[in-house]
Amino acid sequence: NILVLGAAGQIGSELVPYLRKFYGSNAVVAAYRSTPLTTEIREGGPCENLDAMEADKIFEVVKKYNIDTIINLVAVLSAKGEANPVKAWNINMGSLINSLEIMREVKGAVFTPSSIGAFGPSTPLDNTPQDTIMRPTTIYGISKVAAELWSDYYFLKYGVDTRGVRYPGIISNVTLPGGGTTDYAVEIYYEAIKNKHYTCYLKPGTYLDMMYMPDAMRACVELMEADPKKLKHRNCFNVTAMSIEPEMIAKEIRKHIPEFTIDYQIDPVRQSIAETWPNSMDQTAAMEEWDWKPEYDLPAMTLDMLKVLSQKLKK
Ligand code: VAH
Repeated sequence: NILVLGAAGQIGSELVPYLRKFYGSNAVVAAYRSTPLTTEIREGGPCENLDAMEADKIFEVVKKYNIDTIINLVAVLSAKGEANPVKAWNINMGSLINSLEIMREVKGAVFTPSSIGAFGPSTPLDNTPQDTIMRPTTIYGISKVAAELWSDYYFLKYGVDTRGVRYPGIISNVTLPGGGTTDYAVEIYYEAIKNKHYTCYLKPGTYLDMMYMPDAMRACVELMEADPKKLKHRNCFNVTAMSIEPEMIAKEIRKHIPEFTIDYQIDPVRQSIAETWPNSMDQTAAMEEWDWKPEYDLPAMTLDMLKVLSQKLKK
């Protein structure tokens, strides 16, 4: 059975129902601390209120539900982490190390998302290689590189089946991201529906890798289901679906909302973070080792986002 830590977050809110469809409602336990779960998750299967920093509480839940896989989505994101680096490090690493240690005990598996945030300004930013220089300049990125190394270590030393992908910015329409640098790419769709206008905190021309949530969730399951003998990498597969910047999203939105306008009020903190991240990643390793292939491009994502949000925001 699967325990999802951080089930109330941007990814968890959609990944839990997705996993329950795939593995069965009672096979996926949603764990949350203070942010409430969505109704769909609360009513759709087992839930547990716990703090991912408390190893003994997690262990109790692992025993109670016979958990053999932890999907650890707990993280303080890039921009928020810069406001309190020590707290971000403690939370991001504490939840991971608890997950690794407990799955070592039960000889289980751990999926932890890494991120484009794991790269830094000395990394080649165009067609960023799978194996390259990793000197991130945010504590979020430092914690993600450390998470990749800890996860590799627990696989090599203890045989824990650790796997993970480097997610790009993820765009979704159920739960807003909190404190990320890529959040603009989510906000712009909400504002397009509500106000036909968006004031963007990143400069035009700031390219970042992005992915629609359906692709992000499928990447998690397809990697977890992949034949381990084919995996040369394990905890850090570059995966992406598009390399975009604010004007490209605005142009795509205008195909549906012609009067949509965008202007800019730059947030220097998030602009400086974004400029240290790749413009576009090379994802050959994921394609070769577990047949990864994205499905949503910018037009398809925009069509779906505006359709879902115009329903959701009507109420
Ligand atoms: C952030 N959305 O912006 C997260 C993610 C790749 C970006 O890590 O911090």
